[in-house]
Amino acid sequence: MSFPILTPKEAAAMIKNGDVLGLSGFTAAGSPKVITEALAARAEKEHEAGRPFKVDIFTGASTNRWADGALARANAIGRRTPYQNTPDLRLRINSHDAHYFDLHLSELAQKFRYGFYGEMDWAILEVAEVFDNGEVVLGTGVGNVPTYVQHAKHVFLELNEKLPREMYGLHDIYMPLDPPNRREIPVFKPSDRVGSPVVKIDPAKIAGVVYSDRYDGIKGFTELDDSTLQIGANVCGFLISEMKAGRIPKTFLPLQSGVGNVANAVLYGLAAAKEIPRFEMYTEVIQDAVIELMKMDRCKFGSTCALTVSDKTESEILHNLDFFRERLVLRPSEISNSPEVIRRLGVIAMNTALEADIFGCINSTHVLGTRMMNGIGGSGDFTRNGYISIFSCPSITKGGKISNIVPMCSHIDHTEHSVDVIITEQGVADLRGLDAVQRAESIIANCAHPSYRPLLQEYLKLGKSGNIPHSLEASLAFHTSFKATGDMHDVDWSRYGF
Ligand code: 0RQ
Repeated sequence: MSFPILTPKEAAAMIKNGDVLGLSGFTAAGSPKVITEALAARAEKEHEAGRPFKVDIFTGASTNRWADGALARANAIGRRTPYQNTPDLRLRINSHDAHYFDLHLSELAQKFRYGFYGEMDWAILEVAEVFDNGEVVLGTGVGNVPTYVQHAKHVFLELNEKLPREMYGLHDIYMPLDPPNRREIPVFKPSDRVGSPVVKIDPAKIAGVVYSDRYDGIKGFTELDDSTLQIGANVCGFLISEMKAGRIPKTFLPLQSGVGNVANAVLYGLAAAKEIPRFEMYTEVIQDAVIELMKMDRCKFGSTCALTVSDKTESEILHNLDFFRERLVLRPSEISNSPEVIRRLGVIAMNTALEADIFGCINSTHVLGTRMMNGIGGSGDFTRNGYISIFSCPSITKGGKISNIVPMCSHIDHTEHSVDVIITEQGVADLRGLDAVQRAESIIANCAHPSYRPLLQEYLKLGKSGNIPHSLEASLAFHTSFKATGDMHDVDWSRYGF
């Protein structure tokens, strides 16, 4: 290999305080592992010596414990976008030690190219293979790599020895032109390949190659409980009834599924739903459940940005690439999450809410309206442009002390204009074609937990007029009651003149 071989420490030593870094990958899948870890150790030393040291981090989505985790613990992250999910970084964001701006994942690459966020010093990429002409085969996640390598002044490569060279052919790297020259993205079905299996990097930019030898470090999911299984069954029941009613074609439509336990349960529900034909996915993350569905031949093909699978499943995929290469394609986020392609293919969007309000708005990001959980991720890209947009969540959380169905969301990521259906373990509220009060009646009757239904029905009577009959005084009473007593059941409408 004609590029310098460096240790992680040597690479980290070349990065300066204030530099802007673009990392490969999307979720923990395909994110760098060893240079960022060494950079965090260096930041700690700099801080001990009384010197400032922070870097800005641009990624595809969340990363891993060796990037966001280690750098956040070292308080070494300045600006951060577009998504994250590690507990340490959450703390830094919520205390404003790290300056996080939450963004639709499809938008970051183009906004970076438009020059909205300044320049980039380093792109750090995990790769499976590097060629002397600067072409690389990426790992299990793509994210915004094509844009970052084009704009970064220098590039580090982490050549991960866990990733076999046979990954060649799994990726489809395509970057659209920018306005006014943009044309259609020529993806007409999930399996269409329209770009290159490699990312092309100017060899003069490659500052060094660092070896690593780690899987992505993703934990398996927690055991599915009865409530989560019931949500999965309700989503599948809804999809079957839509197909029977002729509103989803008999050949079915591509599915997108969000992250987390609920999303995983929905996917396992599809394994049991034999009325649903073999289907394809056009999505941003593929979790363990989809790999199981592929092995059962229920899922025919998956287009994704990342293989966000447990280490066990990652090893299985990497040892059976002949099987999976025919069934998977990994794309950059601006293609996996492209509003144009999502709308063209008729993708059915299935995402998870932290809370939904009775008029159909969704909070996906802010716990009790203030504390950032993970971020909007790709949920908006898919929800706003999906053929049908579904949100699911349990009806209650924290042993029933929190109702996930509230009078008014304490923060809104998705408005009623984008949300077609809300599903909990209680049932399905189909909001299509309903006015605000009809939506509220349906959500309370079908989705709210029985112990909260009377309180929500009373709230609906409290708001006296208007298209959306909120009571501005009482709209956040569920949340203020939880803050005061630790239980949303303790809300007292008499305080608001009811
Ligand atoms: O807390 O961790 O203390 O137990 O929130 O809740 O039920 O385990 O849900 O893992 O499915 O994640 C919305 C966060 C759901 C995720 C969210 C507490 C609850 C628990 C997690 P604990 P669950 P999930 C694709 C698309 C936005 C991004 C997105 C997400 C913890 O799905 O980040 O969709 N979505 N991207 O107890 C207070 C409430 C709560 C609450 C739940 N109302 N109030 N706490 N919790 N509801 C992928 C990408 O974009 C990359």
